[in-house]
Amino acid sequence: MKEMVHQSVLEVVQGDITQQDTEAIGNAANSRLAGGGGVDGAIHRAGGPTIMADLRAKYTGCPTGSAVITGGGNLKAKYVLHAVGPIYSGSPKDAQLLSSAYRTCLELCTQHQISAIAFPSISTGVYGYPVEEASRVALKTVKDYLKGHPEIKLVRFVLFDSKTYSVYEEALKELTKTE
Ligand code: AR6
Repeated sequence: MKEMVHQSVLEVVQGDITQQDTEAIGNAANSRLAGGGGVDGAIHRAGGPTIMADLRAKYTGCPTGSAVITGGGNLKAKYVLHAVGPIYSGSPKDAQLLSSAYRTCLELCTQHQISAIAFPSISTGVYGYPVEEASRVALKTVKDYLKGHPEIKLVRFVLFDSKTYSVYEEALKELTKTE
Protein backbone atom coordinates (compact mmCIF):
# COMPACT_ATOMS: atom_id res chain seq x y z
CA MET A 1 0.00 0.00 0.00
CA LYS A 2 1.31 3.41 -0.92
CA GLU A 3 0.24 7.02 -0.76
CA MET A 4 1.60 10.43 -1.62
CA VAL A 5 2.41 12.89 1.16
CA HIS A 6 2.90 16.12 -0.72
CA GLN A 7 5.74 15.25 -3.16
CA SER A 8 6.90 12.13 -1.28
CA VAL A 9 5.84 8.48 -1.28
CA LEU A 10 4.88 6.74 1.97
CA GLU A 11 4.73 3.00 1.52
CA VAL A 12 3.82 0.02 3.72
CA VAL A 13 5.00 -3.42 2.56
CA GLN A 14 5.55 -6.88 4.00
CA GLY A 15 9.15 -8.08 3.70
CA ASP A 16 12.68 -8.29 5.03
CA ILE A 17 14.45 -5.02 5.80
CA THR A 18 17.88 -6.53 5.04
CA GLN A 19 16.86 -6.97 1.37
CA GLN A 20 15.81 -3.36 0.74
CA ASP A 21 17.55 -1.31 -1.92
CA THR A 22 16.67 2.07 -0.43
CA GLU A 23 19.71 4.26 0.20
CA ALA A 24 19.23 3.79 3.96
CA ILE A 25 17.51 1.32 6.24
CA GLY A 26 16.53 1.80 9.86
CA ASN A 27 17.52 -0.59 12.62
CA ALA A 28 15.79 -1.22 15.97
CA ALA A 29 18.89 -1.02 18.17
CA ASN A 30 19.54 -0.79 21.93
CA SER A 31 21.13 2.15 23.74
CA ARG A 32 24.45 0.35 24.14
CA LEU A 33 24.54 -0.21 20.34
CA ALA A 34 25.65 -3.70 21.26
CA GLY A 35 23.74 -5.67 18.64
CA GLY A 36 21.18 -8.27 19.63
CA GLY A 37 18.40 -10.41 18.23
CA GLY A 38 15.41 -9.54 16.07
CA VAL A 39 15.90 -7.07 13.26
CA ASP A 40 19.17 -5.83 14.81
CA GLY A 41 20.67 -9.33 14.63
CA ALA A 42 19.42 -9.79 11.07
CA ILE A 43 20.96 -6.49 9.90
CA HIS A 44 24.37 -7.22 11.45
CA ARG A 45 24.37 -10.75 10.02
CA ALA A 46 23.45 -9.60 6.52
CA GLY A 47 25.65 -6.48 6.55
CA GLY A 48 28.74 -8.12 8.04
CA PRO A 49 31.18 -6.99 10.76
CA THR A 50 31.98 -3.54 9.32
CA ILE A 51 28.68 -2.20 10.67
CA MET A 52 29.64 -3.04 14.26
CA ALA A 53 33.19 -1.81 13.66
CA ASP A 54 31.77 1.49 12.40
CA LEU A 55 29.51 1.76 15.47
CA ARG A 56 32.41 1.07 17.86
CA ALA A 57 34.66 3.57 16.11
CA LYS A 58 32.17 6.42 16.17
CA TYR A 59 29.85 6.01 19.18
CA THR A 60 29.79 4.77 22.76
CA GLY A 61 26.01 4.49 22.87
CA CYS A 62 22.80 6.23 21.89
CA PRO A 63 20.04 7.54 24.16
CA THR A 64 16.54 6.12 23.88
CA GLY A 65 14.57 8.24 21.41
CA SER A 66 17.60 9.03 19.28
CA ALA A 67 19.56 7.42 16.43
CA VAL A 68 23.05 7.21 14.92
CA ILE A 69 24.28 6.51 11.39
CA THR A 70 26.79 3.99 10.00
CA GLY A 71 27.64 2.59 6.61
CA GLY A 72 25.70 -0.40 5.33
CA GLY A 73 28.54 -2.91 4.95
CA ASN A 74 27.44 -5.69 2.58
CA LEU A 75 23.83 -4.55 2.48
CA LYS A 76 22.30 -3.05 -0.64
CA ALA A 77 21.59 0.04 1.47
CA LYS A 78 24.50 2.45 1.75
CA TYR A 79 23.61 3.53 5.30
CA VAL A 80 22.05 2.06 8.43
CA LEU A 81 20.29 4.37 10.87
CA HIS A 82 20.40 2.71 14.28
CA ALA A 83 17.38 4.00 16.19
CA VAL A 84 16.74 3.26 19.85
CA GLY A 85 13.05 2.94 20.60
CA PRO A 86 11.61 2.76 24.12
CA ILE A 87 10.96 -0.40 26.08
CA TYR A 88 7.17 -0.19 26.40
CA SER A 89 6.04 0.90 29.87
CA GLY A 90 2.50 2.19 29.26
CA SER A 91 3.40 5.81 30.06
CA PRO A 92 2.79 8.76 27.69
CA LYS A 93 6.57 9.09 27.40
CA ASP A 94 6.66 5.93 25.27
CA ALA A 95 5.02 7.66 22.32
CA GLN A 96 7.28 10.71 22.63
CA LEU A 97 10.39 8.55 22.64
CA LEU A 98 9.22 6.35 19.77
CA SER A 99 8.32 9.41 17.72
CA SER A 100 11.67 11.05 18.38
CA ALA A 101 13.54 7.85 17.40
CA TYR A 102 11.87 7.95 13.95
CA ARG A 103 12.24 11.72 13.70
CA THR A 104 15.96 11.60 14.44
CA CYS A 105 16.40 9.09 11.60
CA LEU A 106 14.56 11.40 9.23
CA GLU A 107 16.68 14.37 10.36
CA LEU A 108 19.82 12.30 9.73
CA CYS A 109 18.50 11.56 6.23
CA THR A 110 18.10 15.27 5.58
CA GLN A 111 21.59 16.00 6.93
CA HIS A 112 23.22 13.26 4.84
CA GLN A 113 21.16 13.92 1.70
CA ILE A 114 19.51 10.52 1.86
CA SER A 115 16.28 10.62 -0.10
CA ALA A 116 14.93 7.10 0.49
CA ILE A 117 14.71 5.08 3.71
CA ALA A 118 13.06 1.82 4.77
CA PHE A 119 12.04 1.37 8.43
CA PRO A 120 11.22 -1.74 10.45
CA SER A 121 8.58 -1.55 13.17
CA ILE A 122 10.74 -0.15 15.99
CA SER A 123 10.02 -1.31 19.59
CA THR A 124 7.23 -3.77 18.71
CA GLY A 125 9.28 -6.96 19.16
CA VAL A 126 11.37 -7.59 22.27
CA TYR A 127 10.59 -4.08 23.54
CA GLY A 128 6.89 -4.95 23.79
CA TYR A 129 5.23 -1.88 22.27
CA PRO A 130 1.71 -2.84 21.09
CA VAL A 131 1.74 -2.70 17.27
CA GLU A 132 -1.58 -0.81 17.02
CA GLU A 133 -0.26 2.06 19.11
CA ALA A 134 3.26 2.01 17.67
CA SER A 135 2.02 2.00 14.06
CA ARG A 136 -0.01 5.17 14.65
CA VAL A 137 2.97 6.96 16.22
CA ALA A 138 5.37 5.81 13.49
CA LEU A 139 3.15 6.76 10.55
CA LYS A 140 2.07 10.10 12.02
CA THR A 141 5.68 11.08 12.76
CA VAL A 142 6.78 10.24 9.23
CA LYS A 143 3.81 11.95 7.59
CA ASP A 144 4.33 15.13 9.60
CA TYR A 145 8.01 15.19 8.69
CA LEU A 146 7.42 14.57 4.98
CA LYS A 147 5.00 17.50 4.80
CA GLY A 148 7.87 19.90 5.52
CA HIS A 149 10.70 17.93 3.88
CA PRO A 150 10.25 17.25 0.16
CA GLU A 151 13.95 16.28 -0.07
CA ILE A 152 12.93 12.87 1.30
CA LYS A 153 11.26 11.17 -1.65
CA LEU A 154 10.44 7.75 -0.19
CA VAL A 155 9.75 6.29 3.23
CA ARG A 156 8.89 2.59 3.23
CA PHE A 157 7.79 0.61 6.28
CA VAL A 158 8.90 -3.00 5.88
CA LEU A 159 6.91 -5.30 8.15
CA PHE A 160 8.19 -8.79 8.69
CA ASP A 161 4.95 -10.70 9.31
CA SER A 162 1.50 -10.43 7.80
CA LYS A 163 -0.20 -9.48 11.08
CA THR A 164 2.09 -6.49 11.65
CA TYR A 165 1.69 -5.54 8.00
CA SER A 166 -2.14 -5.54 8.31
CA VAL A 167 -2.02 -3.36 11.42
CA TYR A 168 0.20 -0.79 9.68
CA GLU A 169 -1.99 -0.85 6.59
CA GLU A 170 -5.10 -0.19 8.72
CA ALA A 171 -3.33 2.57 10.68
CA LEU A 172 -2.30 4.32 7.46
CA LYS A 173 -5.89 4.18 6.15
CA GLU A 174 -7.23 5.58 9.44
CA LEU A 175 -4.66 8.36 9.53
CA THR A 176 -5.48 9.40 5.97
CA LYS A 177 -9.22 9.42 6.79
CA THR A 178 -8.84 11.62 9.86
CA GLU A 179 -6.54 14.22 8.29
N1 AR6 B 1 12.97 -7.27 8.54
C1 AR6 B 1 11.96 -6.49 9.01
N2 AR6 B 1 11.48 -6.59 10.26
C2 AR6 B 1 12.01 -7.53 11.08
C3 AR6 B 1 13.06 -8.38 10.67
C4 AR6 B 1 13.55 -8.23 9.35
N3 AR6 B 1 14.55 -8.98 8.86
N4 AR6 B 1 13.37 -9.20 11.72
C5 AR6 B 1 12.53 -8.88 12.72
N5 AR6 B 1 11.70 -7.88 12.34
P1 AR6 B 1 12.78 -6.29 17.47
P2 AR6 B 1 12.60 -3.97 19.30
C6 AR6 B 1 10.63 -7.20 13.09
O1 AR6 B 1 12.60 -7.20 18.63
O2 AR6 B 1 11.28 -4.39 19.81
C7 AR6 B 1 17.24 -6.35 19.73
O3 AR6 B 1 17.86 -7.36 20.45
C8 AR6 B 1 10.00 -7.92 14.25
O4 AR6 B 1 9.08 -8.89 13.77
O5 AR6 B 1 13.83 -6.59 16.47
O6 AR6 B 1 12.80 -2.51 18.96
C9 AR6 B 1 17.96 -5.01 19.85
O7 AR6 B 1 19.36 -5.16 19.98
C10 AR6 B 1 9.30 -6.76 14.96
O8 AR6 B 1 8.05 -6.48 14.31
O9 AR6 B 1 13.09 -4.76 17.98
C11 AR6 B 1 17.34 -4.40 21.07
O10 AR6 B 1 17.97 -4.87 22.25
C12 AR6 B 1 10.22 -5.58 14.70
O11 AR6 B 1 11.14 -6.02 13.68
C13 AR6 B 1 15.90 -4.90 21.03
O12 AR6 B 1 15.94 -6.12 20.27
C14 AR6 B 1 11.01 -5.09 15.87
O13 AR6 B 1 11.37 -6.17 16.73
C15 AR6 B 1 15.00 -3.94 20.30
O14 AR6 B 1 13.67 -4.39 20.39
